[in-house]
Amino acid sequence: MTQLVFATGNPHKIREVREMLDGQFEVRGLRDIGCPEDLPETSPTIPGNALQKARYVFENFGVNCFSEDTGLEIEALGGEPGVRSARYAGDDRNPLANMQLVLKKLQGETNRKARFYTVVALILDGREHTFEGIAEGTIRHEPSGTGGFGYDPIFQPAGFGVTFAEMGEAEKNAISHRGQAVRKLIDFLKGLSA
Ligand code: ITT
Repeated sequence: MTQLVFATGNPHKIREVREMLDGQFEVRGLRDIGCPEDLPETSPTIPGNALQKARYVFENFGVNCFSEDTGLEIEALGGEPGVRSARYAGDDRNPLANMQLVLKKLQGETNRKARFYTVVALILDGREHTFEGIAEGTIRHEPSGTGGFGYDPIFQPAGFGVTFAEMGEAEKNAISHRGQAVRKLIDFLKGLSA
């Protein structure tokens, strides 16, 4: 089975993506190649950060790999937290504090529109490819659900009455930003071997 390194330090992302690639590609983590899990991400954009993480691993470890960067973009906050999603409330990357800060900033706000934006960056034999995914939705007034990770308990995808954190993993993957981008990645990889 073709092996691919997923250049991420986030175990939740690995779990979600393994669920999708299972049986088709063997997904290895950074630990498997002895790479530190805190990858550089200093770009001001989501695509820039995705490419930066993949390039770091390709250049330092010489393996084909993909990475992804995701941001929650809230319309009433001018696109915040966006590229700062992981560290919105501070450098300790606390998901609860991040959610609380979002809810505080949206107090009294009737426009709750938001979207998750993901870019997957693949480096294959030195060539770079990117794949996008977007999930539209709204921000709830309080968290609900225990599944998923990050901002999932406050994000309700459009057309559904539950948050991502109230969905099963396969159900979230079927419609999520990351699910869309990873399916494009899978189609691309399958096209190469066809
Ligand atoms: P890597 O950079 O190592 O991949 P990370 O956790 O730092 O892992 P990001 O830089 O992409 O990931 O940060 C995005 C943050 O946005 C992440 O920490 C979560 O808080 C949040 N996030 C990403 N995907 C999410 C999802 O599917 N559902 C809810 N929140 C998500």
